[in-house]
Amino acid sequence: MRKASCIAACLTVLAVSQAFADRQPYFGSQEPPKEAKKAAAPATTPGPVIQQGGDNVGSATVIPAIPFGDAGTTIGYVNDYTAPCAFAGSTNAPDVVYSYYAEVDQCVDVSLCESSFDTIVMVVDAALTVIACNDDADCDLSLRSRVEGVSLAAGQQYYIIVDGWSTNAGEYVLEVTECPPPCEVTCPPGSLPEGEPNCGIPDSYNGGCNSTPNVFTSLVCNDEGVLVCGTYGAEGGTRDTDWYEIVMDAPGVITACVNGQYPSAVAILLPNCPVTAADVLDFQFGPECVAVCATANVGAGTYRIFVGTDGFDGFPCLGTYSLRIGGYNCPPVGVEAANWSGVKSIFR
Ligand SMILES: [Ca+2]
Ligand SMILES: [Ca+2]
Ligand SMILES: [Ca+2]
Ligand SMILES: [Ca+2]
Repeated sequence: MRKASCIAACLTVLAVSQAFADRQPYFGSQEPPKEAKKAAAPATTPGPVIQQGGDNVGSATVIPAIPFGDAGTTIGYVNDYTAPCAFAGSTNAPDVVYSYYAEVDQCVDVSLCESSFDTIVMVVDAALTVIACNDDADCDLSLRSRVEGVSLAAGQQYYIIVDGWSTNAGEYVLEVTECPPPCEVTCPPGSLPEGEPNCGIPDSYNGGCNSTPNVFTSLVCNDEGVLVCGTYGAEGGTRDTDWYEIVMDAPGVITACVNGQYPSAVAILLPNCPVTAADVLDFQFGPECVAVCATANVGAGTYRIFVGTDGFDGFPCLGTYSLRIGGYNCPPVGVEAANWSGVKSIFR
């Protein structure tokens, strides 16, 4: 469908549409099936090479220290390595290699996000056992690769392999950095514990529209804001989803903010199962340790707050999140009723 004459423009359109497609509201507990890969981007002409990885572990370019950045090309190199994480097992691309000797225990992130083709990245140990591998990460450019939180042990040799999906090759940009400090979430004092047993996988506690029968955690109004201390996680394509229900006595603006130890998704929904696009009043997502807030201007009635990890794997059970719901105010104390009985008593 794309023509060779519009490579740069088409690449941009592809990247944007893919990123947007990834961000449609989705409330399932199961990871949706992956779309087939789009047509691979044609390789571009290599630019000036700063250094360049070696062809294999024997001729690997040494990374002297982290952080480390480099750029180069895989065009013209030999396909020495295959990637166990390649989409549909397609892994016949040329690759280049960097080596790194860890002096101390270290956690590293390795990114090929700025590369010009459909990359794959691998980290292997001295025995060439793959300890981290990614084909398509959530980079700004689609189909690029990144691994995060890779643990390296003191005194061990490692190799970083820059590879491509299928037979793709081209210019790459490699960035190796130390992991950011771990995110720790503590719930404010006075928070209501969510109370979900196990990991919510499977979820018969508050899985909302994902549970059979549908089940929700009802929350009581609070003029000062409702604070919930929840747990969530995602493993092997399944995530815990937490569905809360509130009943607005009067029109108002609801805010639901999640600050979680994992990337989080939060939504304000109309009380329907299954959830259709028309039921989504707001849907937001964001990284760990950041308040991610959904907002909706609503009438009186029942609404649902959805909380889940923004992802379906790699988030160990019982991660913590803090949920704050604002605008869920309680009805005024029965002033009219009291007055009415008072009025009646006058005429008794
Ligand atoms: Ca390869
Ligand atoms: Ca890829
Ligand atoms: Ca939960
Ligand atoms: Ca749940």
